[in-house]
Amino acid sequence: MRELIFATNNQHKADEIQPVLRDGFKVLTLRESGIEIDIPEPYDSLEENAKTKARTIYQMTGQNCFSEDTALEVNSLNGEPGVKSARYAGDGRDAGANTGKLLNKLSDQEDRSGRFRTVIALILDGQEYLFEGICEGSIADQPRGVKGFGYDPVFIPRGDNRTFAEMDLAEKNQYSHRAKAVSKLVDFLNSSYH
Ligand code: ITT
Repeated sequence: MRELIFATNNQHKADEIQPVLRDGFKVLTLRESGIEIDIPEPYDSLEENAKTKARTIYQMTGQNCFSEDTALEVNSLNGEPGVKSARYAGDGRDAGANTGKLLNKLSDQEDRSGRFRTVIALILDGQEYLFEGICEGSIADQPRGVKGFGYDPVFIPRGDNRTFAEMDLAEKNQYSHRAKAVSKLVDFLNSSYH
């Protein structure tokens, strides 16, 4: 079994990628690896933040690992919440407060389009690789649904009229930024990691 550490403290992310990775890989979260660390994400780019998270864990463990950083980018807000998505409404990382702030800022905007963007950084045998996944969509007028996490209750992917929080995981994964990035990761691992 090919083992990889997923450098995240976000259990929702781990749950989402599991079905996409399916068989063949054993993915351990930080908790499952016995690692307790909150890795800072100090940079203005998803790429740099993802690389930092993966490098930190690689330096600690010497094991193959990957991390991901995700942002919601809204066009009429010049890409906000962007890399600061987790702390948009403050250090409490409160999803309800973050979505509330976003809806407030959009209240007088006609253009509600935006995207989720995920960047995965993989370190395999000491080499770094990046994979990107994008999901275009728009921001709902108010939160709908109780599934998922983070901004899911206000994000409607292009091609549907439900928010991510109104979808089962398998349905979200048909559209999602994270599933797209993970499927590129899987293709790469299948061709190079035996
Ligand atoms: P890590 O341990 O992996 O860093 P995190 O929760 O800090 O976990 P991010 O910095 O990537 O993760 O999260 C950015 C923000 O975007 C955060 O508020 C999430 O709730 C939100 N987010 C990320 N992916 C999302 C998704 O698929 N749907 C809705 N919101 C999402």
